[in-house]
Amino acid sequence: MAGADAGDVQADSPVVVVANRLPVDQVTDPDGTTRWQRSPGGLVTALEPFVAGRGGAWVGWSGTAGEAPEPFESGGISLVPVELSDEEVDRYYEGMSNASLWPLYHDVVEKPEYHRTWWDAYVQVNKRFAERTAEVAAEGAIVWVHDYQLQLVPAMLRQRRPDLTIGFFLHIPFPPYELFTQLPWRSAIVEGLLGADLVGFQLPSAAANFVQLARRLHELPTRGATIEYDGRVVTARAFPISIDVAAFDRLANSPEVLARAKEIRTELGDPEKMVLGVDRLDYTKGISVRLNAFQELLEDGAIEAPATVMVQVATPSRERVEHYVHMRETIEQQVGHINGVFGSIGGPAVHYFNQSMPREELAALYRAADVMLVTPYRDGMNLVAKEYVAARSDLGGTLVLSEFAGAAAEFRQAFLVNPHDIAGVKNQLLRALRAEPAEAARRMRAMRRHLVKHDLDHWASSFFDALRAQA
Ligand code: GDG
Repeated sequence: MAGADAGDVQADSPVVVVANRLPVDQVTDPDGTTRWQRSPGGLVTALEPFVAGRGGAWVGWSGTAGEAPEPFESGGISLVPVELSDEEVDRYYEGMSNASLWPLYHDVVEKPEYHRTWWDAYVQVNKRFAERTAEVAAEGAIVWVHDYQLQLVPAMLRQRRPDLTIGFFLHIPFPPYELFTQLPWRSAIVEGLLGADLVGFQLPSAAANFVQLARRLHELPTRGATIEYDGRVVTARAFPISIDVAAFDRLANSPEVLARAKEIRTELGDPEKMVLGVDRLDYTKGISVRLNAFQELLEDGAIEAPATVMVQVATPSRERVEHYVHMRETIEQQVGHINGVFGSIGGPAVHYFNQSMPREELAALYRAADVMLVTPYRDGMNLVAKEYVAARSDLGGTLVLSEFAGAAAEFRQAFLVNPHDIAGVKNQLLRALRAEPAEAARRMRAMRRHLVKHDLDHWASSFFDALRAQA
């Protein structure tokens, strides 16, 4: 099977990454020609050293529906595109992945919809990913499959290629038995994941949820982090993801970013305090929670605008999924209301941006902010919290962080909040705004000490080491 023909790409990759998206985006130049450009995301940076230059391959969707381009080379990695039709993008990606699994895995913050046609497309697309991977992986290769869109791939791949060592990492939370078992196709998903040798999660509690499911739903023998299945041992463990801390630290300390941070404060009208939120516009991120808390503090007179201002960057996301359209309207109304009541000419209380910003601008915002508000109802990790801490080598600024973000397990010195408890969020936001510089610095130093040791490279190497140990 290894060595099968796969277009231009050599069918002998010793390491294969499988993810919904390829790490490139198609861009069109002013003269109308198109080319592929490396995506700015962190995942590719983390995995590059393990994949690039060793004949490694990356299997994924190009981001555009219709015929897939031929495999091609980028930055030392063989990119192997998987085709998705328009209907599959609707059903597998926007439907099953983003309107069924995403809300179910995030504590049902929104009601998941279950449709058999979506599931059928999910099975079909997972099969295509597995087939493509089976074609390009060398004999005995290591394959690392990513995230909730591809949970059936491990078993489908093992069936085709029992010689492979297969790892899987889930970037989002994994729900407890009581929630997960809502899913009409629950057994198929668990069996899909059990095709892996190593199943990685952000938190130990998520790994424990999975082991419990295998035991209760499939009556499999389990012992600590391991499950016996089909004559093999499957390990489920936590590997908390991180960021390239050194790179972010460098970016945030570059003269351009530092100058821009100052300029942002001036453009905001030199407020005494600046509160910041940066998120994909997603209902799991609790953007309304922080707007509510900010609004009530203004109403209570505990803070005043424009002496205290809030900046919220809400990057457009999944704009074709219904829940997202509705949520965007709610948030924009809320911002309009706050500014209507508490703003002045040239001096809004909330500066809201529904646009994607360059990384440098984000770094400057992090550096300019006094308080970073990260208040998801549920979040696998939350890299924004980690980027903020990485950006603050000046030990300035405070972090208000939801207990329900994976990052809260590592950042115990943040001002932790329960996003469902509005009084608690207000309280912690006030404490964070009023923290003495020495206290803020003490908390930031402790978080940075942890972060520096647990960076993206640490995450990727620990996963690969654990996976190789299973080979
Ligand atoms: C999933 C899980 C887990 C945001 N706006 C802009 C922008 N961003 C960047 C941030 C950060 C990333 O996007 C968002 O990462 P998060 O971790 O916060 O959230 P998800 O996208 O939901 O990611 C999550 C993650 O996977 C990794 O495993 O932590 O829990 O849900 O890096 O900086 N970047 C730029 N412009 C923007 O406007 N350049």
